[in-house]
Amino acid sequence: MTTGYVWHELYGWHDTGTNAGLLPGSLMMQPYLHFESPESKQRFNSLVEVSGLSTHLLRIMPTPATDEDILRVHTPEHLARIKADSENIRGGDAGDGTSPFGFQGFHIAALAAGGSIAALNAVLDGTVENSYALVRPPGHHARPETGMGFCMFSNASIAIRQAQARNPDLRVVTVDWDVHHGNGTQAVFYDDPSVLTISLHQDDLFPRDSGAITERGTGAGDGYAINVPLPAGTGNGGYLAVMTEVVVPAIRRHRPDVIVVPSGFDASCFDPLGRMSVTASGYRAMTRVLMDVAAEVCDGRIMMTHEGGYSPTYVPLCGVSVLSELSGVPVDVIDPLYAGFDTMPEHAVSPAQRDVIAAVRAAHSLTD
Ligand code: 9RB
Ligand code: ZN
Repeated sequence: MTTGYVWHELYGWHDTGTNAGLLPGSLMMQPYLHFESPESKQRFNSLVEVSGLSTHLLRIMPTPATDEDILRVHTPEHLARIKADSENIRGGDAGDGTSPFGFQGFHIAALAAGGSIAALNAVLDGTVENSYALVRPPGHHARPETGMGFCMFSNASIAIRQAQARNPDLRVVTVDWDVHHGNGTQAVFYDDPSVLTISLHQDDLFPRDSGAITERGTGAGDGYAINVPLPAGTGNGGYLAVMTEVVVPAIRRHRPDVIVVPSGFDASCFDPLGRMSVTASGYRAMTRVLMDVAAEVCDGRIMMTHEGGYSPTYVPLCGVSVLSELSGVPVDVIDPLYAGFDTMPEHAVSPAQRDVIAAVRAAHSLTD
């Protein structure tokens, strides 16, 4: 079993500027880093190296997504505006005022989409069994006509559409476990029954009023968007229950050729932007569940593409845990230091979490 791994030094150079989280630096707030800074992701890559894991992975070098690739998902106006603002020495913003990028930032965003493409193609052509694209900027909030939520282009969607350009029969399930709603990926495929989008997220976190159970696709795509809005505080038990009681039966029913995971680690217990409690071993266990169902329905084919996750010290542990599980390479950088967090009471499945799972199963007639 080989695992592909995408990282490019330029992903660490995507410049979100001097901010104070989401605020501009001002006389009221000392300038610091934007939440979406290189820290968590660059340190994830560093741990992949220093843990020795990288020697067991197949390193895949990305090339930039072409205009043709980007235009399969985005409007010409969005692409043209990002390109134009990218030539501004002061950079620009992807659309909502919270998604800054630096001078020549278009090229890094195209390289991020290209990283997702390369990771997906390596799985589909059999070069690797599964893969992880550790990219910046992230993609799952970007809609066809605009970027938002720190995202410039919809990396996962661009990868899926270019694969479908070569194989129109390709069926895909996306399983977005970032703590925020995968609204952009959902929007791209909302009327398309070939791609089932599933998002697990904290209820009504970001974007606001997005990701309710009642958002389920439209037209021919009705039923092909599944949303699981979980209450704040959900831990490993709740997430694993969603995986086995919603995600696995939905994947069995859709019978995809590949599973694509927009993978954020901002549902972790240490994340500053989420209020969930997933631990590194929780992410490992969720990966295992996906690998088992992938082995059953699609020869193990899984591609993960990185999204959010803002704890500089815990994202690397979550990421290495997922890569360790994907590759079958044991990595012992985590236990016993953090083992105590796996036995906290919030990992029990609460009645409120049970109610959400039951409501999603009923809305989508998931019976097995
Ligand atoms: C606020 C706004 C945001 C934007 C993005 C995130 C996280 C994204 C992520 C969180 C909060 C806007 C506070 C727009 O990690 N995705 O995976 N907040 N954005 N307006 N206002 C007032
Ligand atoms: Zn997120």
